[in-house]
Amino acid sequence: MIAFLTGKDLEKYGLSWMPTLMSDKQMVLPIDTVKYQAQEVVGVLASSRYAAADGVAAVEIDYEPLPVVVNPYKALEAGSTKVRDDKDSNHIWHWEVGDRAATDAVLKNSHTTVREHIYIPRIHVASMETCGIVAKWDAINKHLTLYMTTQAPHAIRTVVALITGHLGLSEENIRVISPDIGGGFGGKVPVYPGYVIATAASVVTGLPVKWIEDRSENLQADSFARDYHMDCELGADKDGRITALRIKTVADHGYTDAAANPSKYPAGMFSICTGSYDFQTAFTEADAAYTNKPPGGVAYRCSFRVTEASHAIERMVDIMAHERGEDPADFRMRNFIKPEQFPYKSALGWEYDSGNYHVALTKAMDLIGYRELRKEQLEKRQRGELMGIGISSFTEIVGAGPSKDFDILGIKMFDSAEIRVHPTGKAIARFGTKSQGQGHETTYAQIIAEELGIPADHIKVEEGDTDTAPYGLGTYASRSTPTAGAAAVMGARKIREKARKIAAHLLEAADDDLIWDTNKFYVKGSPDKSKTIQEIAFAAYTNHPQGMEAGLESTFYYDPPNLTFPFGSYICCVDIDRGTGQVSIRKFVAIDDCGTRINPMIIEGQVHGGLTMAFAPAMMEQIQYDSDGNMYGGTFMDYMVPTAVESPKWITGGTVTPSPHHPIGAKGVGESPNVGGPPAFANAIVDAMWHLGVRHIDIPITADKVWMLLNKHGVALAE
Ligand code: MCN
Ligand code: CUM
Repeated sequence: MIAFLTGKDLEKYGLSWMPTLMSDKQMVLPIDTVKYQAQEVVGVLASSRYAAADGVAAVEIDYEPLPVVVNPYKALEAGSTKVRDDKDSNHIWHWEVGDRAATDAVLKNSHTTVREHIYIPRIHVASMETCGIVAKWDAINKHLTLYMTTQAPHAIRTVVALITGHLGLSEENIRVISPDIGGGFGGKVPVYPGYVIATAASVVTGLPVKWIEDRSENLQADSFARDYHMDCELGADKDGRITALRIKTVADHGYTDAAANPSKYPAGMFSICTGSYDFQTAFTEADAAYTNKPPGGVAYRCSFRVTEASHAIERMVDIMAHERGEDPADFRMRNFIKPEQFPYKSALGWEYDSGNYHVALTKAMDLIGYRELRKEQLEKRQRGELMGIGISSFTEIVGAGPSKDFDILGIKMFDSAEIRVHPTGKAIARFGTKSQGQGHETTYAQIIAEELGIPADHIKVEEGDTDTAPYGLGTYASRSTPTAGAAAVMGARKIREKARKIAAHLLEAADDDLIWDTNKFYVKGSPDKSKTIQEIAFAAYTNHPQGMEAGLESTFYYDPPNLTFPFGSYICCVDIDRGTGQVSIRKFVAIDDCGTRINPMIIEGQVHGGLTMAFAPAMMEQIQYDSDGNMYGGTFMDYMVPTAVESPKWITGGTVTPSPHHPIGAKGVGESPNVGGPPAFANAIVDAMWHLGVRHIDIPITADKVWMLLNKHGVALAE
């Protein structure tokens, strides 16, 4: 054992609390009260994992039970137990967008209205590897190196510099390295106490210090996603045209707002909740509450609360279609934003760049054989069998910036690429984003290869080292392709323009007389007079024009003019066993549109993984607490992550509607499948049971929930 570190020790350095990304604050180590079960209480430093475990076992803490508040509605009531002594109440913020009065009026006068309370419980990403860090303080050079599992290395470096400045640490002496981190999925965006404790311990002891979570610590104490309680109301006229939407949300944030949203958007991009439909009128508001639970964030492949928004609208549209006795596909087709309406200004303020929703849904319906399945469903129903079909036609919103509206802790959201072409025509490219398994090494190289004609396997892609990579905001919210991917294009084009000048010099021609073709410039009218990019690269270091800077490289910071709006149509077909309540996914078809596709195989991989991460919270995953704030479970015995055995087979396809503002028309895709996926499952299961009187089931839709409903409606088979 080397040392014990307490909140009191950290207080001396002003580090017992730290800022969260939403400008709230979070305990690093407590001094006399803890806020939730499983909160970190003391740091034990030892020279081996075993000694550290013994040290932990030797720690004795006298806990005195205090009143807690676990339910966010209760937390918001006057006189409720206060979670935070430093705050006046448990109400964190109120946020609203849209026209409240007009929405109320339109809903009141609508021919049909449907209402539903929809809850999306807490879930946890459970990436392959947990979070960890090796902090190494070099006292002689006053230099700090942090090898850590972060999706946003540069932002971390700046934050460390800002909060430790008073201790003499300076940004040029801080190096953050994020190597292969074993998956991120949003869970590795926040800063956790373990990182800070390890760093402080290294500074105090002068030794390199490693912290790595075990699985239970990861499940119980890291940032959680969702926990949105939504009251939704949707109206339609007598012809089945949507009139207005209202959603009122209570957001459970645990004891601190540690969400990783852009500052201006406390509920993230939730106002995309009008989805793929042409609304004239809408209003949404949210109130966030403190409760005695771990920090609630947005971390689960979410695009900043878009999963919640998409679940709400896709469930509501389905309920409306059923209420009207109409086929949900027909109802959607009538109400989709039409292709000629793009760029489309939504009632809640977004400008959708491009879309073609009818085509995507038609393609999905053809692929699954929708009309035949409906026929089969009717026949089965007559035999007393339960079969359901669910559609989700979602719209995503990804690619933050634009920096005029988007920042994290004041740092503007743009992204970067730095490309260097070496004399022999090979290249290295570095980015401000950080792949966690999305394959940036492959796709960024492909983008540059396409623009410069250098073979992709001659291009080395690097990310995640703040000493070498250009400044960027990291990888989350499917922003890499819309931002850093665009920077790669623009940077490569800058290089091509310089290459043109060098080629003109070599070919003794005017710049304007040169034509670019795949990987070379040739002289207009004489295609045999040409210089390849490799010849040009060599000349950039050996024979460049007098007066021109040597070298062939560029740095580009790309600030997107708008977000990108990928979309898709998913259809799920289920059978339900009346004996057990077991739902089997018979078929699942996913049509995704992410604009221009850079690498279809990587997109397919993203979609397969994402659909599995949609299936998980729809059918299995959930973090629950009892009324005293005790977490049920906290291990993989209780938190049900699907394996290959449970996961359905995915049938995927796509359409291509390029983004008009991205330099190659690409939109993000990394989160589309799990943003759009969950309501497809829920809609299918409710569809199977609507005729029994079932209107809505909150996810996860487990067999016991289904069986209870079957039993309630008198159709469960009992042996
Ligand atoms: N791509 C493409 N053509 C497009 C769009 C994307 O070929 N039109 C490729 C990209 O070049 C990239 C990949 O698809 O290689 C994903 O790109 P993008 O949609 O831009 O998303 P990001 O790279 O920003 O990844 C973030 C996204 C998020 S936010 C989560 S959460 C998530 C996800 O990616 N976490 C993942 N997918 C993950 N996949 C793995 N293996 N591990 C994670 O932690
Ligand atoms: Cu919100 S999970 Mo991803 O944006 O890292």
